[in-house]
Amino acid sequence: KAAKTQPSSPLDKAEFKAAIVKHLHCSLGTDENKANNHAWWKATCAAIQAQVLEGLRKTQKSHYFNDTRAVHYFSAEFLMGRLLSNNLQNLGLFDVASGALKELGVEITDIMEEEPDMALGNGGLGRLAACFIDSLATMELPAIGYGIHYEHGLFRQEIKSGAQIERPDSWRDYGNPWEICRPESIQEVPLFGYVETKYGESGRIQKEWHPGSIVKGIPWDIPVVGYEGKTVNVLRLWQSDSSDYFNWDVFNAGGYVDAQRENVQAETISKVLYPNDETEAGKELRLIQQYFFCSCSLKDIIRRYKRAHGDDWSRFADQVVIQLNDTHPAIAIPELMRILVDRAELDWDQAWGISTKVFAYTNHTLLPEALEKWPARMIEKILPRHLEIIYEINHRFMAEVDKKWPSDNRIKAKLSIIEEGNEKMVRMGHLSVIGSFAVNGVAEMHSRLVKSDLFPEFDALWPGKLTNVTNGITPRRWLKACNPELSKLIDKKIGSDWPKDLYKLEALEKYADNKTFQKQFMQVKLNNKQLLADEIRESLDIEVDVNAIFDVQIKRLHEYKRQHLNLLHIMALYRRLLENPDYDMVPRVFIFGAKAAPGYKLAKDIIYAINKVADKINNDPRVNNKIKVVFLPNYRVSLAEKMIPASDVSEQISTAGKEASGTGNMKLALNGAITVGTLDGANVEIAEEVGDDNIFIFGLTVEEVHELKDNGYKPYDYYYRDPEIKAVLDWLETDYFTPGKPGALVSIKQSLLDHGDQYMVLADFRSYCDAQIAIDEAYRDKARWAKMAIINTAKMGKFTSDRSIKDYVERIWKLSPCKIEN
Ligand code: DL6
Repeated sequence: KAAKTQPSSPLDKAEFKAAIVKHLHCSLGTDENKANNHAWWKATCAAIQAQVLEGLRKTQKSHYFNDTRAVHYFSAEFLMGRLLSNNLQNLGLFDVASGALKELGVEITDIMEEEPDMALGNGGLGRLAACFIDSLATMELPAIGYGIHYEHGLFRQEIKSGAQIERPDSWRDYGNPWEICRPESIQEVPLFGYVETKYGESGRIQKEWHPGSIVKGIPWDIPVVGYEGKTVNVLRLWQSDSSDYFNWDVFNAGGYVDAQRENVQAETISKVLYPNDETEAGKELRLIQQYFFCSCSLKDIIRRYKRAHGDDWSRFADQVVIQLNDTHPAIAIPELMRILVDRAELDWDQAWGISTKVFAYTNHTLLPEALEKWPARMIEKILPRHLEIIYEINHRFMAEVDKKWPSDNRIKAKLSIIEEGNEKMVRMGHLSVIGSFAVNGVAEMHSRLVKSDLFPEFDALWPGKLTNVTNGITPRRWLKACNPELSKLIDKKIGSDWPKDLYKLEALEKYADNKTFQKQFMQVKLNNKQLLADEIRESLDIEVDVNAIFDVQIKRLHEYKRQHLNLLHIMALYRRLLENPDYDMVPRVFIFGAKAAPGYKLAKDIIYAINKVADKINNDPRVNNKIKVVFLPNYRVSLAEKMIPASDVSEQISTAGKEASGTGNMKLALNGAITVGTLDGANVEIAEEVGDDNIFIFGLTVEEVHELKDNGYKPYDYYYRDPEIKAVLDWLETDYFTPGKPGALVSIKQSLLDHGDQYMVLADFRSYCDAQIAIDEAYRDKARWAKMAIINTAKMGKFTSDRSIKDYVERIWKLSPCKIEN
């Protein structure tokens, strides 16, 4: 059937030029002489969008006519970043566009800077979702991403006098050229109210939910272009609005103010992304957000299914698989049950049989504070029917537990969806495991810990249900697009098909000792470092030496990620230099990028401390430029794209057992940075791939962390035993870094000593310093370092998100690709 696979013939330079000019004139009402960079950016996007939409139309037609089984990726976050360069790369049009613009007197790199990041996510979890939809489209798999069309994405971070200030992010203030509104697919979402129990004619008990209000979900589609542009899938994001008739009735009855209030309440649902991915926060509104997008998305899926299959539910689970990206969309489970039982009038067992073949769940964290629980009374208030359904699911599940562990109330209490206590809580993780046919962790070690520590009884009850899919990253964005020089060098050396088959990079390994290739590889790194140095000068007025080691830690700020371990080491180096001006070290630029959740005081204190220490060190002539500390504000995808290609050292220093996987570790290694890291998350697998000689592993293992905790960890022992630890911690108490404000940095010392150093920073400090000395030594040997960097790039094949998706397809989704017909 699939005769031709290209969506349409790609534009040549002249056509592209003409298309840009046409959009300048006809879509934007300006011309070549008047247009500023923003207008050029919009016109360029519009020129591509025409091509993209043609691909989308063909993809949807092919999926419909082939009646494909599809995966529906439910995620409260999609951290997409910018789309222009990515779409151009995936369509194979980057050079054409850049040439066309050049002839029009415009630099493509300038207009790319006009694009606001789509920051509809917090960090790793949201960026993973974005990488996955790129891979799904590239692999020609029928897929749709479902999420929330937040008006404000993750806050914009400013640094004032060293401290983080949060400003609203307005990514679509001047319109977004990629999204298409689909009013024809609007959905209505009921909320609040009460449940009526009725008896049907056949004696069947029927439940009718009388909602207290109804909001409208408006879908916005963002096309997702696969590499080589064959499949164009969709990311469908729901925007909330007040439902028309509801509002109209109130207004007509004279309630003008009330009508406005309804509007505001409804619109609030998709107003902001919660800036916290590690703790339960936002309560009611967050639960409403979750239900809102799940309900819209399920109805959308069912509408599409019914178009092909009418009321025959027997094939639903053959056609539909829904991946729950963490527990945020777990409420979709009782929602599907409600639709099947109350609306479609299937009996419970039939409905449960379908539902448990549809859902699969990914766990992204073991941190207890991040495992979502909702007060039962809150669910009862907002979603009264769903609470009844959750109780029914639990009741039946408890009977199953009783069969396996007869009369064991301890196990029942442990596994129940309902946690009893002062306040009854609904455990969304348990609901997700019980309601799904597969559960996965995101790296081998994490998945092992999910089985052994988090859900051991579930593993015993349903052997095989808990599995692993190690995370991955799309090499199209994280090498080809963000590091064009290295990509071209690789193309020349081994050919250009690695973006679709990253294991091909292994062919670079044989050049790891080749002096010419080493020189070329390191020259690219140097050029990228120069670009970043320029950026640092422009944004912070700090001069950095590109011959220094660029040592980079970029990720959300959290105690378990231990940016403060990095900081203590920097302070120790500074101290060594002050004590001995001849202290021999390779000059180092320590570069940070991190946002702290606005309510997370200690995380904000750590940002403040980094900036204060940076001020002091960067301006101390005694340091003789051997150390520079740079905190780049507003870390986001587009900034990562500049930092990663320029990094020599990748800091992956979480306490063992705490980082589920990490994906920044993969991006940095792919671009030739050497990891200094603990045996945590995917670091373990990176170490396996690159080999012990090409990574700097330090610190306690998971087992040692457990053992130390069990034996009573005493951070004061390290403080008294290690004079350097004592000195740097005591330093934090003085006003040395915060003149006139003694004690401004003391909270860090307190957390490490008086509050028990939950993440064992002090226990790992000395071995971290030793690893840093080993890095210093390795860097002095240029050939050795170049070899390590090349091997890191060469060995990242496993970490393409295409491999992760292949694992999902084979182990969980059972999907087949669909060729796109013209
Ligand atoms: O799986 C994506 C990403 C991992 O790489 C990180 O290690 C992990 O911390 C992150 N988890 C979260 C947890 N959020 N919640 N809930 O963001 O997921």
